[in-house]
Amino acid sequence: MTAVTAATTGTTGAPGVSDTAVAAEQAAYEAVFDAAVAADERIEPRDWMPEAYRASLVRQIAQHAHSEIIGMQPEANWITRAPSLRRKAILMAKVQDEAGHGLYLYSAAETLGTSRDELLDKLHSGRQKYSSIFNYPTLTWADVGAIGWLVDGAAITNQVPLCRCSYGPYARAMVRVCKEESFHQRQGYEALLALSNGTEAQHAMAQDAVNRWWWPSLMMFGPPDDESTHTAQAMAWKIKRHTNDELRQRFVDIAVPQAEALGLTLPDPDLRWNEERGHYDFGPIDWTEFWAVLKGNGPCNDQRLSKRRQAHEDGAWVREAAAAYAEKHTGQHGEGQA
Ligand code: BYC
Repeated sequence: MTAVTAATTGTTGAPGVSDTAVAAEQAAYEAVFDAAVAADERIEPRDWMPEAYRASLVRQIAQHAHSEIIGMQPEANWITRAPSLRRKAILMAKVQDEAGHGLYLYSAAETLGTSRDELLDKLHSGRQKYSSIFNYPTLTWADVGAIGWLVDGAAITNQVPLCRCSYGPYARAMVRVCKEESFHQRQGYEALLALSNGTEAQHAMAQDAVNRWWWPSLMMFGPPDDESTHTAQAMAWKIKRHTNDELRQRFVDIAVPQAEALGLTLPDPDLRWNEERGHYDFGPIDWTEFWAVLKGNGPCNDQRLSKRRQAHEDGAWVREAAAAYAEKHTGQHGEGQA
């Protein structure tokens, strides 16, 4: 992009420079940034950017990264009990993909000047969030299918527009994540289809999973627009391209015909096509439940965080070994420098 790079910025904070000169310089940088965003150019790590833009990106990208690695837990719960070798191999690949998504996203956040250690520390101490969806349990094998179809389906709906996010590293990470999420979504749909077309008990198991995951999947898109604190600014900066309610509606419109093709129903008596709007109407979402889950009171919040902290502690020796290896070979500390 043509924005001013941090390397070329000069007078701010220099001795003897007046406040007026600093303010004028700041305004000039801001104007270049605003013009780049307006022209749909990408903002890159070394470009000047408003501190609030940086902070908002770190918040969203970190929350997204945390969701990917916490999301491994409910899925991994079924690796040892997958019904066939083929299903087990697919599920293991999917869980590994989630770890990879976490890695791309933590790396994207690091380009904004925040270390992965700091972000993980904030996750472990409850100062940063992860997606509400992963605080629900995976009770049966059908939940793996429902997560793939609905949760990954919701994730794709939310994340495809993020491929056009104004911040380059986040947008580029999203391209690869979305390709992999598409595969995840299809494997979930296919697993549910097999159950739906199976025995009566298998069909009932698939229906039960869909009944439990439907409403939490709609909550993934975040609070309704009139309660969303970040949407207006995030859209002005072109971090977000659509509001929470717009994406939620898009997801419902996609999911309803898919449910019909699966031979399953969605647990909402108010769900019906609205000819005038050209969209499906749907019933009220229980936002009290959503806010309770965000406050830490979902069915699995404690379990997810304590397992994550334990995994981090258990991995300490790997981080130490990597740092020792790096020091031995390059004389420098730090992960990934070997
Ligand atoms: N869960 O102003 P709002 C995945 C918070 S990973 C928890 O609308 P924003 C997958 C929000 O952070 C899925 N918290 O916020 C992984 C804010 O609180 P703070 C994750 C939520 O950022 C593995 C407050 O509520 N995807 O799919 O404009 C396996 C007000 O909200 C949630 C992403 O993270 C929630 N659901 O919009 C399978 C995508 N919703 O931060 C699948 C990237 C809202 O002020 N993120 N909050 O304390 C986004 O697109 C946006 O951040 C959101 C929220 C749409 C999620």
